[in-house]
Amino acid sequence: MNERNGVRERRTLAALGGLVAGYAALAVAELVSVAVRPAASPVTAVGGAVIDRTPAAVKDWAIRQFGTGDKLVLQLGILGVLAVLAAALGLLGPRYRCQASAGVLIFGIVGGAAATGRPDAAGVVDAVPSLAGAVSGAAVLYVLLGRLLVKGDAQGGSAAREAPEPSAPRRRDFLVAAGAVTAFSTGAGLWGRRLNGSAAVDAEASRAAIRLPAPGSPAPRLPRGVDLKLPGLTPYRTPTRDFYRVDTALTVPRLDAGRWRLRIHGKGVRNPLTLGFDDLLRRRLIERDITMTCVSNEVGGPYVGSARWLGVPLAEVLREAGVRPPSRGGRADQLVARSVDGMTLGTPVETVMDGRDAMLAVGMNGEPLPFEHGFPVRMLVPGLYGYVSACKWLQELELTTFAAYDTYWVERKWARKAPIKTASRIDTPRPFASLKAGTIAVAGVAWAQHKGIERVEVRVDGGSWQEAQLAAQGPVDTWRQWMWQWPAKPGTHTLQVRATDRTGATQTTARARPIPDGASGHHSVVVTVT
Ligand SMILES: Nc1nc2c(c(=O)[nH]1)N[C@H]1C(S)=C(S)[C@@H](COP(=O)(O)O)O[C@H]1N2
Ligand SMILES: [Mo]
Repeated sequence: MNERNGVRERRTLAALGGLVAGYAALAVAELVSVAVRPAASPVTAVGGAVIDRTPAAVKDWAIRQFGTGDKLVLQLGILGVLAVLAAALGLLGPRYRCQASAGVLIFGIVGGAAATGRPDAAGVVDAVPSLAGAVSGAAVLYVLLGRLLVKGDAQGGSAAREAPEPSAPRRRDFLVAAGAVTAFSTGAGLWGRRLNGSAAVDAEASRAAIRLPAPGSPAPRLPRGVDLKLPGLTPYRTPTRDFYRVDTALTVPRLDAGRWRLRIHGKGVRNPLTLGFDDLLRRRLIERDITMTCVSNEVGGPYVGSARWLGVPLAEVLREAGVRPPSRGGRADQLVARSVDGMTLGTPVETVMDGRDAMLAVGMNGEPLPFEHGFPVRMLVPGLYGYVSACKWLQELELTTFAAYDTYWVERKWARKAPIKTASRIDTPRPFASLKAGTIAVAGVAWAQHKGIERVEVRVDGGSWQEAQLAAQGPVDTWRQWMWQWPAKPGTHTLQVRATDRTGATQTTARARPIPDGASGHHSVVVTVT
């Protein structure tokens, strides 16, 4: 073997040593995270920290590009970056193996800092998985690179280069050690995964065992004709599997309902409460149709859905805790909901207690909540955007003031208070559809939760507004379908829609981005008629 090839081989082995060390570090971290909590493992913690710091615009872009796969893409991206960095540290080679190992330790510190900085961090213990992983990885790298030393390197000299390529026995030594570390790491990593996963198995069993009681107050019967059932039109009730999902959770929390507790405390709480899941099921339950909307929904966007929810009236629970709304002399004007993953959402106490069907929801469309939608208990307040009302994986309700406390999204420049803006959307025809001239059904949904939709109008190419036909109005907290028969002539046309709610307010033409308190403007669709 000539010298060039030898150097190349040594480099390849050194990079491989870096990768093996990085792999060992992540595997050990995964196993140690069992003792702390799964979310403290470095990739999850760094991913969460990235999400916390990502500007809303980039988050929107990522969700648009990758849909619900955005979080997988993020994790793969982090693993890719780590792999490149680990290989680069390995390439520092045997002579700089102290520096290379120190580099691994620095990544451990970065990972540990990311973990302790997460909103759900329990404290410095969250850094332990990253640090333990890094120490193991550093040791592995030091030892493996040591196997690549050739005579002369040990003295730090470059003169005695009798064999620049690893001699056959050295190479075998290295590969045996690398193989052993890889096998051991795979074992440790899988074991850690399994232990972390068994908690999820318990959670799934607890969900499967739940029998939801019949509601004391069933959902009001829907009038005939709430659903026009037109092809291409969003159904009145969104099937659970099609319901949008918006949250910051890299891994969906899987809680055991049997161990779940909700703590209610804070300013003006005369009687602090701690409730378990069964305590909620023993109370009077209400069942309601409610349309939820995300503040980050663009005009015409998909983050809106309607479901039949089952839950405990939240105002009753607050009254039992001795809470009074500000209009009756209560000291707290903000109800801060906190989830197990550290998310915080702030809702006006006045709104929660004004008689609307704010609830601690335990059921969705006839089943316990799916894990993705907040099992075992989430909050819902009709008429408010999700980020100020709909806390999933709820574990704490704290009464405080808007002056004293800013929640997660408020710290990121979103509005403190955010009632849902009256909106309308064209579902059919689809944008850029090619249609045949004649009568075409234009249809969609409009929503003005807790107010109701009074009127929907459509216009073509900026002409005069034409009144659409409305489906029957269901409960006032749900959306309403509409339909308009369009006598379409050949050409390229722009369809536009606007809604008027029952307070008489018509949707503004003024376009606004979702941040800070929801998008506004008319949805329009361009189609071609031939
Ligand atoms: N714990 C937690 N709850 C959360 C969120 C979150 O990120 N974490 N996102 C909120 C937002 S912005 C919305 S719009 C709704 C979405 O609820 P869904 O995913 O069930 O549709 O949940 C809210 N509750
Ligand atoms: Mo949202």
